[in-house]
Amino acid sequence: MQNQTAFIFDLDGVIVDTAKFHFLAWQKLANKIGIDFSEKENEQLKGVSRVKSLEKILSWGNKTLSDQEFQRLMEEKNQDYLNYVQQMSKDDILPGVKSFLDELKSKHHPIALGSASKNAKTILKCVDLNDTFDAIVDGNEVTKAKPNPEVFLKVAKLLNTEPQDCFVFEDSIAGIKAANVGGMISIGIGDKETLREADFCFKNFNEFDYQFFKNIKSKT
Ligand code: B16
Ligand code: MG
Repeated sequence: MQNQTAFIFDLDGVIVDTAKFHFLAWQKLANKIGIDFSEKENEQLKGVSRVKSLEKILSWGNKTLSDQEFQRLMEEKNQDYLNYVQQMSKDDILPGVKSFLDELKSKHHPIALGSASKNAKTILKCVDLNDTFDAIVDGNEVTKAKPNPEVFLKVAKLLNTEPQDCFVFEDSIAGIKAANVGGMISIGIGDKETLREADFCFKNFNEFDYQFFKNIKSKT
């Protein structure tokens, strides 16, 4: 591994456990319009944009809405979600993440954020990580949602790094697919069976250290 090897992090479910807040907010909204919503459905929304998430929920319930109602519900869900997010502090950064980021910085590796969330910068501010990353690409800057690799390819370009020299940390099936399609090395954070398409998978950041990455060959 060289010093220019880049480390790209997803946000929700990797750096902070906001995935649980998305779940609570979507579940409340789905139930309100008469659609069942459990952890099983939620798994399919991880890494998926807000618009696509509501489209999926409506299709599960065989429901259609006017554009106006669709927009209104998305705003309602987001407000609900932000109410949870605004209570977060740096204590909510997932275990092992901060020390790993600090170590990468001390070794002069470029580090970046690649998130589908339009709230990414608000969240980084809440947890005091707004000055940490060398590049940030979030849901406001992409037109194609994960599993399309656009978000990660944009990050690689900003960092001036080739995709095969990037590690991507992801908690979602869609995000792992995006990293793989983009030609990057995918590191799943979560359940090994759910994230079986990942090149490597760990339960959390305490299961590996910097040393692990030193011996991994790039994908080509
Ligand atoms: P927002 P990530 C994704 O963030 C979440 O995993 C996904 O559940 C959410 O729907 C999406 O962001 C959009 O989020 O409503 O905040 O714009 O995991 O790519 O960091
Ligand atoms: Mg995620």
